[in-house]
Amino acid sequence: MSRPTLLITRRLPASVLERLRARYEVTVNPDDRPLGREALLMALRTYDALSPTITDKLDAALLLNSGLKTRIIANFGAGYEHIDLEAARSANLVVTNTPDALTDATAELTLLLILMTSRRAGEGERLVRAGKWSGWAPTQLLGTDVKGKTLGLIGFGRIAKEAARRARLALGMHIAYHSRSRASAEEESALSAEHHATLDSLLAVSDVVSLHCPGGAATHHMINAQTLARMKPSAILINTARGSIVDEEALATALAQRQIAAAGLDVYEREPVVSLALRELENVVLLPHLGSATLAARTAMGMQMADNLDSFFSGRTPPNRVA
Ligand code: 8YV
Repeated sequence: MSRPTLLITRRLPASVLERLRARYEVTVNPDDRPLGREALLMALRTYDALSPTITDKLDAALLLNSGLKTRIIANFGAGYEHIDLEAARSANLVVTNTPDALTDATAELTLLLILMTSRRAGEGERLVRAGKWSGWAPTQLLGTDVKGKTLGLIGFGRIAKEAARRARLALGMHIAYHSRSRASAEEESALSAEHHATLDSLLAVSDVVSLHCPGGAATHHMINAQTLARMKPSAILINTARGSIVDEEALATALAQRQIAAAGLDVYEREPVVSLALRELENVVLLPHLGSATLAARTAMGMQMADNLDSFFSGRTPPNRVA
């Protein structure tokens, strides 16, 4: 039997490619730049399997084309709002993701942003790099301690729980959360996590608000002028989830007018574009979507993706099937 053909849209760690090449006829996009719509359509018409990333928009207009050869879209990543699942289902396409592999890396990055924003690390680094640091002073760049403060998590999935565990153990923070479904009593007590039935109630008590819900229509601009106004003036907003959850213009205004103290962002509404309004502010830390950017996490994501492909092509249901 001939080997299944697989198109990988971006360059992946060598060990992942080596594993995949042992079982599939693998083609890797040589440019390591997002494929255009034409190239994606060609890929869907040519290959048995497609492994996209967040930078490939697979909407209904693409997936409902005639003559598609692809039978499985094995996404390299946990979030999959860039893939229209309903269209995929009607096109008889199986879709999988990689939900476990990046939990630790993204939880670590959440803590990095909490510390960078509360201790004004970005501002300090810019000062030193610009050659403008005049030397130590007792009231220079004073930040806030996070010990004893409340971390309010929006969404309470794997990454949120891991970030909560670390923030509690390593930083001494109190944990509160609001999510679609309430965690079990055991999970809540293990993290001493206080559940809030409404978003407003969580925002009112949180010193740091951290987003961990999926992107997509249901959470679009959940953080906007109204919800930002519910936060404490001393509060910090962290987003390692999806840019679409935050109305970026409203956030820039709230930060500029000090309606909230600071923000730490890893994701943006129009990646890779980051608005000038945000880039000009001192009280925001801006990272280039680094959540899962460790070799271990990216390798584990690739291996989880390969497990899904292997199950599918062995006639089994892939472990991380989402459509
Ligand atoms: C990934 C992510 O790097 O997996 C996710 O959902 O946000 C990132 O950490 C990217 O999405 C890979 O496609």
